[in-house]
Amino acid sequence: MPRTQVGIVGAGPAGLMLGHLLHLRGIDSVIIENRSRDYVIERVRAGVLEQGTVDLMTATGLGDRLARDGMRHEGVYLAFGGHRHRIDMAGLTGGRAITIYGQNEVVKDLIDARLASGRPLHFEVSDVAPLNVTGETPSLRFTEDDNVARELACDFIAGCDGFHGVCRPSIPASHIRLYEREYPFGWLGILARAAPSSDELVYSRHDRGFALFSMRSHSVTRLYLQCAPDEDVNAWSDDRIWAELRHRLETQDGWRPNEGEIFQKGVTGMRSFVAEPMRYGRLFLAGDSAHIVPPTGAKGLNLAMADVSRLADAFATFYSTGSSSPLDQYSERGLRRTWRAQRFSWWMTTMLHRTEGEGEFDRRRQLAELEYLVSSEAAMTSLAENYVGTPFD
Ligand code: FAS
Ligand code: PHB
Repeated sequence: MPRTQVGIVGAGPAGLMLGHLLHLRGIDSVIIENRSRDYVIERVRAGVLEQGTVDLMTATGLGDRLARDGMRHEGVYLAFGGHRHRIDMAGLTGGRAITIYGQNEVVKDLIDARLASGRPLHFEVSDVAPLNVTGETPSLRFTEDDNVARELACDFIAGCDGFHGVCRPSIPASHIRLYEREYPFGWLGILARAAPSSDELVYSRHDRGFALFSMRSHSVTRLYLQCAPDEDVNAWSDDRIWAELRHRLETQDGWRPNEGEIFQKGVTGMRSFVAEPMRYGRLFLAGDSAHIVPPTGAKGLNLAMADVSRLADAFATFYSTGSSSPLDQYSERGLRRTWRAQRFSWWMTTMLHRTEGEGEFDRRRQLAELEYLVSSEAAMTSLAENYVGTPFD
């Protein structure tokens, strides 16, 4: 049976970055992915990289395109009551910042690095199953596009297969605890060929619902509108989208997003989810397979990167010293960062979104929280340090 040291399920940011970090440590790995290469590259998702993710990519040879095309933002705006309020994140965190660089660009860089490493990356596999993960010799069974079932012996398996993958569900219910919160709203997101009219992101709390102004480049704007969780995107003409964005984002100083051709639109649901522990025998969960955060805190991709940075260090210690204590601490340390991100993402979400039937008291309380936030250095510092992210442990 063919063998590798770490079998990685999923070629999203978590699986690809783990493969990259293991390669740099001379550790073998095989990555298997059930979608095509084009699909995983074109999928539109996150756009905000924490300082820790930027530092990790730069330190591991993936910083060139990021440095050239990434947009470093030292601040962020909160808009409510017709006004934008800037939070100087770099000033409040000793110079830490976020960088706007699309998740699909991160995935492109990681796939290029994987192919350059010559290490195995299999797309369009099916029937993936992690086997015998509590034994000495776990294995991955999968079928390639030639319909031949294969089995790969592994020392360890990394479940980087996202929320809808097979690795987490392969753990017996008696050995895992799931925490979940669904939100009664979603986001309608668009990409538009329009030069960003703000130099930094704008999070807007509005009586008609939340809106977010973001970007992907100097010619592409990324915008989101709070909508119903099962909103029909076809019910939204481009004119209706722009009209609603103007309502929710325009401020009394005349600022508003530039408009242009909308070339992508989609609706995404909102949930908070945590699986505990993040390990079962020789199976380790990382990224969305272990936790989901609502995107309001821009934490999803960054949590995945923090997980695999910690997991790669733990595997490297195991293979170089035989010590498994970092592997034994992986879940506990991962859950500490996860719950911190869960709290921040829930807080940003509940502070900035409207919920059906919420009364006038909650509306005024939300506004009072925002008023306090933009008038207190202590409160702005708390938001800033959580938003730019703490260094990866
Ligand atoms: P991923 O889901 O990215 O990757 C898992 C991979 O495993 C996928 O390629 C999948 O095809 C593969 N896979 C699944 N089952 C498999 C199987 N059985 N066999 C083999 N492979 C399998 N985060 C933000 O911070 N900002 C955002 O704006 C934002 N927007 C998002 C929008 C959407 C629609 C979604 C779903 C997520 C969004 N996120 C956002 C969060 C997102 O960025 C995730 O946190 C990030 O993709 C997590 O990366 P992975 O853990 O690698 O999971
Ligand atoms: C994005 O640019 O896609 C984005 C930015 C900030 C968020 C979520 C998404 O909180």
